[in-house]
Amino acid sequence: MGTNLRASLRCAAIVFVAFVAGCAQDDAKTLHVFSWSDYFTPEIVARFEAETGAKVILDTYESNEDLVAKLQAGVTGYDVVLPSDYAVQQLAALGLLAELDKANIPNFANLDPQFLGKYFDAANAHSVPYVWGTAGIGYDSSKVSPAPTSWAALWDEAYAGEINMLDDVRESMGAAFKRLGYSINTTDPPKIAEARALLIDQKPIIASYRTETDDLMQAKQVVLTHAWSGDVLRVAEDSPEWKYVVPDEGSTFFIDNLAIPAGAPHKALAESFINFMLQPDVIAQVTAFTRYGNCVTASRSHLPDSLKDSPAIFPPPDVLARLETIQSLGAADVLYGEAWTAVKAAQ
Ligand code: SPD
Repeated sequence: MGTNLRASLRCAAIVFVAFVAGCAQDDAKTLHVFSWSDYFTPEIVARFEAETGAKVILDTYESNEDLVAKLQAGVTGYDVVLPSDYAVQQLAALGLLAELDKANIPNFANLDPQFLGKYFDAANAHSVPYVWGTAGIGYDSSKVSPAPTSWAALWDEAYAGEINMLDDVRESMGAAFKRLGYSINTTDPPKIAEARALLIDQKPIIASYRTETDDLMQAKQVVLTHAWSGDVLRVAEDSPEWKYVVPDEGSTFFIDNLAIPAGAPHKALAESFINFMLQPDVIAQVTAFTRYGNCVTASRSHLPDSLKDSPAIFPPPDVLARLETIQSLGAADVLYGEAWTAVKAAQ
């Protein structure tokens, strides 16, 4: 082998080793977050990246059922996920969430105790509460009159073709249950069949089933939408004709949580991300952007005055009293799935 060839091969080997080492180092510093849409601002992500030298990659899902199905199907590579209450219960029961090392999350101490130790994770072994909100009705007040007060508005034929329902089995079944005067967590098969029939009756006047409702509102594709509170309130900033109401019959209250999938490639980095998000000033920015309440007590002093007392973000006691949290129902979950499939398939 000539000297030049040997030198070139050595050089190529050094470049290759450096490339592999570089990849390993980059990979160790890349955090993959799988989240609801619009839950992190670019500024917050950039601050975490600057403080840690890590790179954050965000992917989004549109329902808890999508998230659970993906993790159950063996999708790997995610370091942080954001399941809602009942989905934490489901994922933990399936062994799909890692146990959190709280020593790596000292800002856990910043959490408001009222959001800890809930039915879905009594010891917060697998989840850290992040933001909370409600489901209700978003409506274009320049087109919908009088202002809706009941879920019946989403069955009003006067708005046929201009109504969206959340493409979310538990939320849409929940709206039907509440309209019928039942609990959102009913397991009684005849009541589940009634809710299914009510949603099938509604279908001819429905324009779409979508969980990303902000585009629909901004583009005025509908005048009424079943929606999560923060999603309507964010649209209302630029389009104040959009209003949000929790119907008189009651609705759902959700807590979305930070969690780490079992076998996550970068568990320590994921815990440092969770710890970062629990800083009062950081999570106050999340509330200011998402318009969802957060679970860190001291964040309130970092919120602009206009948001501190917003009754839509922080519902008053009489509204809170009408809300229920969604729970995983074991065998009855299958009945809900069958009912929702029948609704979606109905002509
Ligand atoms: N755009 C983000 C909306 C997230 C709402 N959380 C889902 C709660 C499901 N019950």
